[in-house]
Amino acid sequence: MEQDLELYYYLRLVREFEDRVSKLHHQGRIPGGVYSGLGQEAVVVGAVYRLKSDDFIFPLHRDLGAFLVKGVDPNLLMAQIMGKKTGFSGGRDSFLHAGVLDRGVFGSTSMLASSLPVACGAALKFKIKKEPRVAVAFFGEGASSRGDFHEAANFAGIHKLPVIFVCENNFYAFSTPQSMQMAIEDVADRAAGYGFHGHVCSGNDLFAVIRAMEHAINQARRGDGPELIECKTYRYSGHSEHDMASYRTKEELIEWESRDPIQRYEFFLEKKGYDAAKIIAETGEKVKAVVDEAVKFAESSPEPEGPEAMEGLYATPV
Ligand SMILES: Cc1ncc(C[n+]2csc(CCOP(=O)(O)OP(=O)(O)O)c2C)c(N)n1
Repeated sequence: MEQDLELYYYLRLVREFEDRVSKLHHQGRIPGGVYSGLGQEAVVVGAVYRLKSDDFIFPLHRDLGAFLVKGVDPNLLMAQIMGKKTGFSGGRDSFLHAGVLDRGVFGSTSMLASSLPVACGAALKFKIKKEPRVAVAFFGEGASSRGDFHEAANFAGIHKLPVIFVCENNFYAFSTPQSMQMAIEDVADRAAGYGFHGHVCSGNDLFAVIRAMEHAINQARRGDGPELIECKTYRYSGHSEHDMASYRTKEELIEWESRDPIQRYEFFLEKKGYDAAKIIAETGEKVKAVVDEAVKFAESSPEPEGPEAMEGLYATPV
């Protein structure tokens, strides 16, 4: 009961947060790029939900929701997105490279897939220290055509690392359709070349993602090595807020909207005998209040002072 409702809360929170960030960006209240993950909520919720607090995640540009499910404070996340002094980087950066180490969230760099070898580094440390922890690295199907992905997968396979590669296959890398950048249908097939299993699931089916993650997490904690989980999904918005996504058809978008992960979950709640209408309304109010509060906190937070940009560039000499 509690878990059913908690999962629904996270799905709605991620959507509300993403949706608000897009609106704020349109109003000129957010500096920097915004890469909406609207439509992909079941992937981030499902991939993070079963992790423990000392497991690490390595999110990418479209994985704002992973921060929320990993327990990052929504107020601080919004402050980071708005470039405020109270954000994780003290206003030095946008969302894109944010990390929150005390929540086990690693920041990324701009080069696609560059965080995958870093995730392997973390997993190697877990293995050497015999810690039953896992590292979960997110990436798109586009990123899976870069060398970093292949080097990371090779290293993870050889050393049987406790790392889980979560591919969010939304069929487009910016405007490039999958068929123009890889000659196979499933990114999951790439895992076989490195000696571990690749699993394909619907990224719009929360329970399918959770089941795949449970299997992969248990395997990694047992010391039985990595897994690649490919979640087929779709982003409703363009690559970023300035992209009108004219490279895809309206019909295709409608087809995917009809497979919406949240509506699908609401159907599950109804089928299970919950008072779905009541839960939908109450959860809607709850997540709106959380996001309203986050916006209020971020907007009332101070801007960083100019000279602060020079702080934290070098390690303090011991
Ligand atoms: C090495 C590299 N090439 C190109 C880019 C520019 N770029 C940023 S996101 C993106 C699309 C990525 O597509 P995918 O990996 O499928 O993830 P998605 O955005 O669909 O979630 C591109 C081309 C980049 N950041 N790094």
